[in-house]
Amino acid sequence: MNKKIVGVCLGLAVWSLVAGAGTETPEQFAARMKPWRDARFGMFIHWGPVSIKGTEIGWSRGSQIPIEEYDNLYKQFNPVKFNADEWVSVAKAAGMKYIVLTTKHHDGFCLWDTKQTDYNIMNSPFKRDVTGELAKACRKQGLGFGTYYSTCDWHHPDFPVTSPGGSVKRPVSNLDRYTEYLKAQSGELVKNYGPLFTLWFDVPQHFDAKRGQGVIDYLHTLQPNLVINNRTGARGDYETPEQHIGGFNMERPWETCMTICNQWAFKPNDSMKSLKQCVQTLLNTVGGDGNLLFNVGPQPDGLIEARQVERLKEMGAWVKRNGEGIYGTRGGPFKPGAWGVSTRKDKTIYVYVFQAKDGVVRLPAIPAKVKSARILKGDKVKFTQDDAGIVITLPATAADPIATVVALKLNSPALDVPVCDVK
Ligand code: FHN
Repeated sequence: MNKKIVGVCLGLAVWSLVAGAGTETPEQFAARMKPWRDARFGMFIHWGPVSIKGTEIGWSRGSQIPIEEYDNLYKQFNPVKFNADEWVSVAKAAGMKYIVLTTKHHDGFCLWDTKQTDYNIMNSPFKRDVTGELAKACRKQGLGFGTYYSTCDWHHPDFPVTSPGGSVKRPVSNLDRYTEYLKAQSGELVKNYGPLFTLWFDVPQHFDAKRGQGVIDYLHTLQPNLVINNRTGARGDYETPEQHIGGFNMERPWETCMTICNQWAFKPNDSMKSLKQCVQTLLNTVGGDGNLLFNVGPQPDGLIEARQVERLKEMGAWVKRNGEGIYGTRGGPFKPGAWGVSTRKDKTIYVYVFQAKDGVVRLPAIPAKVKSARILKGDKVKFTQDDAGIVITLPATAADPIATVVALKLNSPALDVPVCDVK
């Protein structure tokens, strides 16, 4: 082996010793995040005994519902129609590639057989580990399984604040002891139901970056490649814009979380987003190089509302026809706008057109040559390309009221095309 290679190997060996666990190169980070990024679309599930009341999980404790009443709802929680395989089938039919379940929300109730507290589903009339059943069903059907775990816990006696909404300071608390409880519980989730697709923490009241990073570092001793969001108090692996679509960003991974209705947990007769709103939310997210975690709140009987199931299946039918440009792609190079969005992989740019005056799409000039343009899984479309840009003429027959998708084949890698705005 020549001296140069020996030098590089020694350098890497020294670097890995100096860097130690917990720090990784940009290339290692990108590799760890790739399965998460490629998945693009997941199902968020907010569920618990509060679904009996139809009010918001966590937040209605001590506001719409007296604390004593809220904390005893689990004694009547018996979702006899719960079927993990059915939930996973619905997510799969929607085109979702992972599921994130609220295993413990701010109200402290645990949806798994935890040994850290009796306040869990095994002590409800249902007596079943729904977290374990959902994890098993995800593996059986090939979806990633992730867990939401609330950093704050307004039920736990050691947490500094309590309901309503963490607005009341406990006279006595012990944040260090609570942090050990949080690590023990989140550790159970990784050890008993992992490897997890992601661990989704939330509302890190009283958790600073040092405390949050301590949790992350501990969990990485259990699952080194675990992807953790930015809500432990520390930076974590990805941003989590909520109820809105994040800005275009290819540097820092991000995931929009959004409800299909208005409330996170089940609410009878809640207003639900239209199919166009659902699909264009997904497209605007992936076009910005983000993931979408789309939320349902199952009923107290264990079923996801029939109208939500129907909407998700409609969404999945559209995604099935046009998903080639959604999964495993990166955002851009044409930034999202009222015109539409774009994604890319290999030597293809996927253009999702929301609106085109007289059926004509005008895109900025790019340094690559467009070799062909076709409606996805359809006919070739007319286009011109020069120093002024690319002009695509969409046939009226191809127009899709949600988005018309055109695949542009290039003569070079699409990721090499600089990002640009569409005027
Ligand atoms: O307070 C929670 C809320 O109930 C819900 O869980 C969302 C989901 O991202 N997170 C918090 C609000 O930011």
